[in-house]
Formats: sequence, C-alpha cells, structure tokens
Amino acid sequence: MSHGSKLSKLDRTLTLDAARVTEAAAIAAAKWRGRGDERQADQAAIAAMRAELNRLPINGRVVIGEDEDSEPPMLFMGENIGVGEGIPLDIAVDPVEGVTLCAKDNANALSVVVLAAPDSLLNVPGMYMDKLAIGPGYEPDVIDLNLSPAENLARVAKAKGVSVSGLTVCILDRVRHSKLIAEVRAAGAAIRLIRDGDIAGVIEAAKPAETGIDIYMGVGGAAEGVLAAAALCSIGGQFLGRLTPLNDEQRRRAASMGITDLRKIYTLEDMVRGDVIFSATGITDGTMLDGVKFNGKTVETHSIVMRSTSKTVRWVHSCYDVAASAIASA
Ligand code: VTB
Repeated sequence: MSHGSKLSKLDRTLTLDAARVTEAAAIAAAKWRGRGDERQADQAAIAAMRAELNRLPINGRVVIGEDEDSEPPMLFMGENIGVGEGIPLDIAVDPVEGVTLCAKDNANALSVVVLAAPDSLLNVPGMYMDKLAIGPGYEPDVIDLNLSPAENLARVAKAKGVSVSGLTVCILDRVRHSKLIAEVRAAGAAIRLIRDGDIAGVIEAAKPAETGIDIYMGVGGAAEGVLAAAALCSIGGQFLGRLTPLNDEQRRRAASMGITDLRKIYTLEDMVRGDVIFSATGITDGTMLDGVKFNGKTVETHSIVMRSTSKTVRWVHSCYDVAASAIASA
C-alpha cells in the first residue's frame, strides 16, 4: 500500500482538529434534529464546519464538497479554506451524511470530514458509484465488481469459512436495488437494509464482529464512496467502486475532471493515495456512534477519528461547556 510513500504525511496534531471540525458541524445539525427541515440542518452544519475549518493553520482546498450552486456557496469544490498560510491540505466534507435521517431524527446521521495530503484523494463528480466493500483479514482480490452478487458472496463465504446463509449484506433501501436485493436473497444471505448513510454502512462492513455486517453492496454517492475509502485506509478492508453516471451531462462532468474510462473499477489505493485523517461525529444516535447530547450546561459528542499512516483509530467522547465554548453555544 502506498499511503504516504510519495505524498507528504500530515501533521498528526491535525487529528484533534479534524474531530473538532465534525463535532462543531454535528452540534449545529443536531439543533435541527427531528424538525423536518433538511435544508436548515444542512446549512447549519455546513456553516459550522466551514467556520471551524477556517480557524485552522492550513492552506486548504475543498476537493469534495457541497453543490457550487447553493446559496450562499460554502465548502464548494475548489474553495480555499483555512488561515491561508501553513499546511497545504485537501479537504473532503460531508457536513450531514444522511440529512433525511437528521431531519426525521432517525439513526445514523453523521458529520464527516477528511483532511488529506494534497492530491491524495480521487476527485469524483457528483454522481453515483457502485460499491463493494469487506473488512480486513481477507486475501487480496476476494471481491470483484465484475462478478455477480452471488459469486462475490460465495467467495467471501468461502474465505470466511461459513456458508452464504451465514453472511449479512448491507444495502441502501432503494428501488434501484430491487434486482440486487433479489439476487442476494436468492443466494441465501441476509440483508440489512439502511435508509441512508452508506459511509456508515461501509465502515460497519469493515467491522463484522461488532456489527454483524460482512459486506456492503450497492449504488450510492461517489463522494461518500471516497470518504468511506478514507476510513477504510485506517480500519483495513477492501473497497471497490465504479462510477455510474446517469446521463450525458454526468459523463461530460466526469470527462471535465479527467475521468474518461467510466468502466474503471477503483480500488482503495486508487481512491486514497496519500495520508488521510478521517473524522465522523454522530448527529443522531446510531449503531456506530451516539448522537449529540444537549445536557443544559454541557453538550456531549461522540466521534471516530483515524489517521491512515499510523492506522490509529480513536473513539473521542467530548464534553463541551456551553458557557465557555463558542462551538457549543453558537
Ligand atoms: C447516497 C448515499 C448517502 O444518500 O448518496 C444517498 O451514499 C443518495 O442516494 O449515504 P439517493 O439518491 O438514492 O437518495 C445517502 O444515503 C445520504 O446522503
């Protein structure tokens, strides 16, 4: 694996900064939890994340971000972030991963950021990606996006030493997945259908002993694919993705970003080529992280923060004093 071999390593003290960034965004979004207003939740998280990123001593550039057309434009691709002088950094953001989950106060809404050494993340256009992921401990190339779901399940089951009926697959509950779901069921595996949030879905597939999920399959956001890949660089595991443009406009956008081979299957190493720090903070209570807790004078957050060079995985439980902290009182 080439992490950090050619590209610069990140200052490890940025790890806590990354946690602070997603904590701020999660707290802002959590104030809109269960209020049925996706836009407000998203805007609040974007503004809070941007404010926190802008305090960092970095010369940052957003490489995976929000829609350029949003008003006001914030955290859009190409935006310069940070105090300007200092560490050059590429930044990928998903201030509210699962905005519908947040608006409905359903489980597993997260705030996510990835701080990356320059040019280490695959730049993907806003489109879907077909994804396939498993956790660590398997021989290389156990999974293959060119194989059918049944074939991949058979290979994973064999490698794991179980029958296919002993496997659980995580899939986004979407009409577009009806064929995939039927094929997985026909093969005999169980399915955990999720409403949203496939960054958490992929991470959970990399931790089968804790989550009971063995494989992630299906089509979700390409940006979320790269963010999940950044997490897997620390947790370990295998992840494959192939862009699935829906129309010519999306094909043109891909071409304008230098992506010409739309059949290409990206591996983890293609998606993340250098040192990355990944941070996710729970907005709503979830299977992986507890959500933000407002306790009156304090606010508590739960995050998972990881750094790929050292493969350190930290679980950070933070307690903010509302009176003393700009983040918690904002
Ligand atoms: C995907 C998935 C995300 O939204 O982007 C999905 O990766 C969008 O798919 O985790 P749909 O167009 O089918 O809603 C999420 O689930 C949440 O943002």
